[in-house]
Amino acid sequence: MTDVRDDAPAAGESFVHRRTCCLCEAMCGLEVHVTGEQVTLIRPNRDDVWSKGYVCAKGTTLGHMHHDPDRLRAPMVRHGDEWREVTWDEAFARCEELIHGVLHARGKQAMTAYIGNPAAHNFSLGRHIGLFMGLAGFPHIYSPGTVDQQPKNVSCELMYGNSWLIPTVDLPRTDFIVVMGANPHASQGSLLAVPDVLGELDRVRERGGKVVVIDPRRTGTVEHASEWVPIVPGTDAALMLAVLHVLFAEGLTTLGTVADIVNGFDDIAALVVDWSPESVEGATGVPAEQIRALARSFAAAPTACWYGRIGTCNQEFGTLASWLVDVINIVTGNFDRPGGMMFGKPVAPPMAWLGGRGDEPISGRWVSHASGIPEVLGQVPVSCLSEDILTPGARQLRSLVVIAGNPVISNPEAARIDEALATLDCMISIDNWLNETSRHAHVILPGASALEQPFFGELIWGWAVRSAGKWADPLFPLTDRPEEWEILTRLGALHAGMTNDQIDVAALDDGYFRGIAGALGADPDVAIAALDEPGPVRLLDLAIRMGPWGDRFGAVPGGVTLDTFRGEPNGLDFGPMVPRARELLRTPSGRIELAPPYITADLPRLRARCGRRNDGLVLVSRRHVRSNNSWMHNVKVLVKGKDRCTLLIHPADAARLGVSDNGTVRVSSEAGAIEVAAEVSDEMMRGVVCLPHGWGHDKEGTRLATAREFAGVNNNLLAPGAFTDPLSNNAAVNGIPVEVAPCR
Ligand SMILES: Nc1nc2c(c(=O)[nH]1)N[C@H]1C(S)=C(S)[C@@H](COP(=O)(O)OP(=O)(O)OC[C@H]3O[C@@H](n4cnc5c(=O)[nH]c(N)nc54)[C@H](O)[C@@H]3O)O[C@H]1N2
Ligand SMILES: Nc1nc2c(c(=O)[nH]1)N[C@H]1C(S)=C(S)[C@@H](COP(=O)(O)OP(=O)(O)OC[C@H]3O[C@@H](n4cnc5c(=O)[nH]c(N)nc54)[C@H](O)[C@@H]3O)O[C@H]1N2
Ligand code: SF4
Ligand SMILES: [Mo]
Repeated sequence: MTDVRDDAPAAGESFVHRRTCCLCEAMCGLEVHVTGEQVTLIRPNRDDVWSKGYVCAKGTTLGHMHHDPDRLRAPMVRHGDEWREVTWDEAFARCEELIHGVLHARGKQAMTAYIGNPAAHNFSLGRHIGLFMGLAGFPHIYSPGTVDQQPKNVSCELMYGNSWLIPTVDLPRTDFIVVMGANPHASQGSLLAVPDVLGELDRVRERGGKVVVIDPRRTGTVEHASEWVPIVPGTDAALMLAVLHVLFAEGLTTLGTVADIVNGFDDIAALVVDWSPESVEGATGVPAEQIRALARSFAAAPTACWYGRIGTCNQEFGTLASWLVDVINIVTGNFDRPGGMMFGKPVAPPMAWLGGRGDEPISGRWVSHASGIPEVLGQVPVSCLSEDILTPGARQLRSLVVIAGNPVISNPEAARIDEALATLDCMISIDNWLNETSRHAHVILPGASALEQPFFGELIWGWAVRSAGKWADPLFPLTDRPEEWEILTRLGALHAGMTNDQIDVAALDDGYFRGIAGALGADPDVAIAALDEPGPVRLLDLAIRMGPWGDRFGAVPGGVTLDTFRGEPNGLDFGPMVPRARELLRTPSGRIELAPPYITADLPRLRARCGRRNDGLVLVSRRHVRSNNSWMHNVKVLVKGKDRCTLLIHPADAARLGVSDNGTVRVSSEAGAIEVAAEVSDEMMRGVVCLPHGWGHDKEGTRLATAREFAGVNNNLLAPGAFTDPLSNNAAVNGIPVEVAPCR
């Protein structure tokens, strides 16, 4: 017998708690069945206004992760190889000793942080990372953003005036979609928040539209598509330039509703003249006639959208490719209109949408310590972290805070980061597990499980196909330990030189809140008087009130507040995306910059690439719907079954190299070598092999019983740190030249 409730359980009671899965951008509504403190079942919530009953296997394992005996609930301090569970006071005292040791001996220039992916999904981290950064005052930080979306950040910064103003595709209303370098079959959508993404692709075809997948691998997404176009990794920009060449040559362009706010249309017309389909077919592997047909059918569709994701970012020409995706949408009249590419309209404006860069240059304000690589939008390649730790000098890094990241697995040049972390004077991890990275920490401060946190997505709603909002209270509220925003605030203040005794977390949080209230256009005094719950909940309420449907603290009668959502556990929906480019553009000109010189200057490098022959094998990455980057392999129900950490290789390549299905092969690159089982499959195009990322759990000293049993190998041992897209400093973990040989 269960009754649906949304507050915490009393001992032994059975009931159903409704919340949203925070693991990926699909944000599925869940029903969590609980008896006492035990999760007994997780099912899709069919009444969820957003996901309407859609869910994947991962979402049903939030209970497994919550109850995982390996999950850390108390802080851990390491001396040598010995780990000791300590109280929070002891842990923070040790943090003070370590942080102040480096601060006083070497100064701030020797200190940094690595901020990992879950920071974008975790309720506290996403909202309070700004306070941590402001207090800590690091010269700069490192993040897996440069093995992810940094090229898109660069193109959006230059085209629209804010790196996180990332337009997405209106998949539910389009007649034609090109999916380039994305595999929603595994990822469930990225920089595209939409529930049941594969169902949406099916519905495009059901209503007579078309879905084209451009990918070196015939992925599961292709089963939901009309056409698969295999492409040589790293050559997407060349293909898109040829598409634009056809569009301009055949008079198929229009700016549609944004004609009066676009700069640079003639520049694009001029620069694509040289990029005929014939000039790129050798490099891309896509026949010229197929490129022509694609351009024509895209232009002919009533509405169309071109969608590019990580395969267009994590590659040699990531910025060119990320930019051209938007250019194609804009010059075919498919920008800022239903069925095309549009900006989201979040209920609570994301913090990253605040402010602007002003006159700051996009790149080159400082260079990395070891290699002198110029920063781009405040980031150098994440692979610089290890060399900046290992290279002596005044700026040698001696102290690192890792916040929800696992760089030992996720970073290129993975062997070197593992080596580097072991040499630090101070390393603190905020993490829920003792894993490949946190095993190097001196102190681990555990975060909350998904069920111990509230939910209301933040940045992700910025590229959601509908405006909606969903609130969930923590199912198991933390009573005996700090929330992650409190941990962040304290660590930030310790870096600012304060001692634990001097730190007043509540006062620091108040100051942060006041600053953001002002930035959102609220009167800080009014806002702070109206809202009394501290931390991220208060920031959320503020953002909702100052958002498009908000009450603006009474100025808009009937406007929404967080309380409006508290009473609606299935969420509230405010409709599909609407045109709003005019309102959001933040460029100095106030217009869309179609041809930023910083980006177009890179075209000669691409031209030179097109002259290179495609001989030899190259490696690309893949994801699987039952994995989440590196950190869900401790969930038995997700990892059991057939080995998924295999090298996919085309039968013709396998035959030529003497590789047999299931046989062990040695894969080597400039960066390193690994041994792994081969999986011979014609889902790969010839010349391209593929490994999943996020594996390699065989390191000594971790506490991950299941992941160790299903260890797999780390594909980033093969990724050379210097192989990047220089415009964005993003890693090219796709298109890595490798050799493959059978092991005997
Ligand atoms: N070769 C290759 N490399 C890649 C990629 C690729 O496609 N190919 N993809 C890249 C991409 S897109 C990304 S985003 C990165 C990811 O890179 P990272 O962010 O470095 O790694 P994750 O695997 O996401 O690890 C997340 C860590 O956070 C912890 N964690 C999980 N939830 C929480 C929480 O709520 N609070 C706290 N405090 N900790 C938590 C986990 O235990 C884990 O240690 O990997 C990148 N690396
Ligand atoms: N289940 C699951 N979901 C996830 C994650 C996960 O690990 N597991 N990770 C999350 C994260 S952090 C992210 S960033 C997103 C990523 O979301 P997606 O971008 O959808 O990521 P992938 O599934 O890796 O798909 C990338 C595709 O690009 C292709 N590709 C590789 N190189 C090239 C190239 O040069 N050109 C072209 N055209 N294609 C290429 C690959 O073959 C692959 O099919 O997924 C998120 N969702
Ligand atoms: S698709 Fe899966 S992982 Fe993503 S939000 Fe839904 S249930 Fe969670
Ligand atoms: Mo990512």
